[in-house]
Amino acid sequence: MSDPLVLVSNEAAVRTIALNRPAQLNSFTGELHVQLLAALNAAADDASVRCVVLTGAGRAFCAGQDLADPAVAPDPAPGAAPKDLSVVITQHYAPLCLRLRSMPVPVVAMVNGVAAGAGASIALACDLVVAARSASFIQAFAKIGLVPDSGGTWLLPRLVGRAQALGLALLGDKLPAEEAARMGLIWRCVDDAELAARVQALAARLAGMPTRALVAIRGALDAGAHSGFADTLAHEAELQRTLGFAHDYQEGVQAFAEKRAPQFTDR
Ligand code: T3D
Repeated sequence: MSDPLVLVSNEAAVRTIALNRPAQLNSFTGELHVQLLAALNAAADDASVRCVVLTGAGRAFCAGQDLADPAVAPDPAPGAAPKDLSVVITQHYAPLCLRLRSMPVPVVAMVNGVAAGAGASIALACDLVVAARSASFIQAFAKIGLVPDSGGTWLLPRLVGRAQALGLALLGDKLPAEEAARMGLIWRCVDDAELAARVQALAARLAGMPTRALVAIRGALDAGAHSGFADTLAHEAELQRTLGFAHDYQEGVQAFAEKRAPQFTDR
């Protein structure tokens, strides 16, 4: 039997999903997409999961699309028709990105090594990105005549502003994790030896927080990015109305009054 292309493990309420094509730097094939989406859907449907960590097996996080995959690799045969790349984007990358951005729990990208092309976009689509100091981010697309995909053209300018986004996307240079953190592309850069423990502690902390509120915060920040101030105020009021009726708000306030740790359960 062939090795699974994603490895799934649990530690308390934290589910870790690792891309598992280390010899190809965890680059994406259609089958990897299928297995990753299934693993994310399973985590979303499992009420015991309160945080997901996405990472890569081996020395890389993900090198983006597998450029040798026959679905995308140009056919060298004379007169062969060029591949329609929109097919793989529509079938696989777009559903993956939408799944990540709509997970009912927070998602942490644990970037253990290079994140290139769509691999970088997918890391950046997660809620918090923590990278090892030796890791790097490469907007590899322009080097092969493409544009950033998997949400890259939306994410990059929002994360770092137009000037930096253009510099990264046009030049495709390797951006070390430390610089990525300094410019606000990612949440934190940590020493390699500390990466797993730091991410596990962060994920466990998120798992103990009011999940429904965390997910609403993600949605509100995204919505606020393209709304006016008055619409944002109205949206916030609506969210507080809904969350105020939920168990976790009652519990949070009661725990505060009783000077004890809250027990959040909503998802
Ligand atoms: O095209 C479409 O379908 C549309 C969708 C596009 C989405 C995209 O993601 S486009 C961008 C695709 N990705 C890239 O262009 C990155 C290509 N990879 C690299 O530039 C380098 O490999 C890295 C900078 C990521 C890492 O460099 P390095 O020196 O650490 O490793 P390496 O020696 O280049 O790679 C190690 C192995 O992984 C090597 O295989 P080998 O020679 O040991 O058998 C290499 O071929 C393989 N590998 C790395 N990236 C990919 C890959 N194999 C297939 N596809 C890859 N993307």
